[in-house]
Amino acid sequence: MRILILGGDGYLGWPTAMNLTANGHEVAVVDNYLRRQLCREENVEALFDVPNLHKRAELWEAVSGYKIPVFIGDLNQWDFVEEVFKKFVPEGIVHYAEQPSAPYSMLDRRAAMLTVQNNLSVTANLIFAVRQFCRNAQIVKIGTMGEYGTPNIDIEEGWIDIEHKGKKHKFLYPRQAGSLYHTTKVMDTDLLWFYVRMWGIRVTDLMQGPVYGLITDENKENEQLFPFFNYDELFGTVLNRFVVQAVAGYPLTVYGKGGQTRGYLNIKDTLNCVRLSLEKPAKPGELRIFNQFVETFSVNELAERVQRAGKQFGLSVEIKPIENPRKEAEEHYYNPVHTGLLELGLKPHYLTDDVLAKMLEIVIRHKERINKDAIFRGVKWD
Ligand code: USQ
Repeated sequence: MRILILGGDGYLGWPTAMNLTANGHEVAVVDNYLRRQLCREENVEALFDVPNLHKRAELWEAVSGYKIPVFIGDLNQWDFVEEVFKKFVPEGIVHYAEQPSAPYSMLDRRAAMLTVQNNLSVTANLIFAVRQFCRNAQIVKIGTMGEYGTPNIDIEEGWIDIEHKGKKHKFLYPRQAGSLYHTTKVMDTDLLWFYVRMWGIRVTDLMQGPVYGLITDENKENEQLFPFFNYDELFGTVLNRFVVQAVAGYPLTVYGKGGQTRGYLNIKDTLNCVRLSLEKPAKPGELRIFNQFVETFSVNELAERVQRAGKQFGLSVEIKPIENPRKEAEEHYYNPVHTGLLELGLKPHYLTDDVLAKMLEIVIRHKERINKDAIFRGVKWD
């Protein structure tokens, strides 16, 4: 399948590109280096130096033989979108090209506007490009479990049947996001659903939980091919952060009571979920939604696991709950359905002590690169 990855430079974009080529697909990547630029502006570099996309594509070709064409440009600009879609007419598009951080979206007005404008306009441009250049292509869109928030009822997989005054109808499951970033993902879902109804486009919307890890079957611990590994408050997800904090001797930053529960997945599972969604596509006129995670943990449970795994390396890891800079429920019910991707064939990689040990081992090798000042900044939600 000819697959275009929007946001091919990101934490998930580049590993997805390698994984899809290794599984027989023809892949091109697009990016405008927005994440690199924001990290530089905010002085929060990833733990490893990540070569630019052209360089990564050369490195990957040298080790695997697979070529990945690279398009550098801004998908907010229609001229650029047209150029890319005319040159590489895709059968499938993976859409990661969004400002991906909740704390960044809550930083200030400028960051908020950038998040809203970028995320919505890239999604809209993509929809129009599909209509104009590849009408039958399928879109695989990365949404987030955070679209649902933490309601006091079970979270269904995207949809819910509602009975009202004796009549029934199926609706999108209610969304109530907990940050502006998450809210843009809700709006994306609405945009996609609207055009699925109007134009019959085919979409899979993946409601993903926080991802952790950096090793994939393709990078095989070749550090030049590693994804961005951010551990700062803005762009690092919680488990990656805790692993780096453990190595740095920085007390684990559990926010508030630490009962916040989310659905987690290893980066390897993200790649498999995206590939399975492409290989077993949605039908024309279908918005298919999967909840993309494999197991749930509270923040306290994650901290305890990292503390335990750290002992194997002689690290004495302190857990230090701090005032929560976010506005979120710290104790809540959480029971989301997540059977759809398993039914498509996903074989989960669970969070074991061995997985944590491997992450710790790699981070320990790069301990001198950790900038402790980047770990906590306290971006407040209110
Ligand atoms: N948390 C801490 N301490 C920290 C960092 C986070 O207690 O040092 C807590 C947060 O308050 C939150 C939970 O851990 O309750 C997860 O936080 P996170 O930063 O790992 O995840 P989040 O900001 O929600 O965003 C991440 C990705 C985003 C994705 C989302 C999935 O950055 O792109 O959409 O995970 S979900 O969380 O299910 O909405």
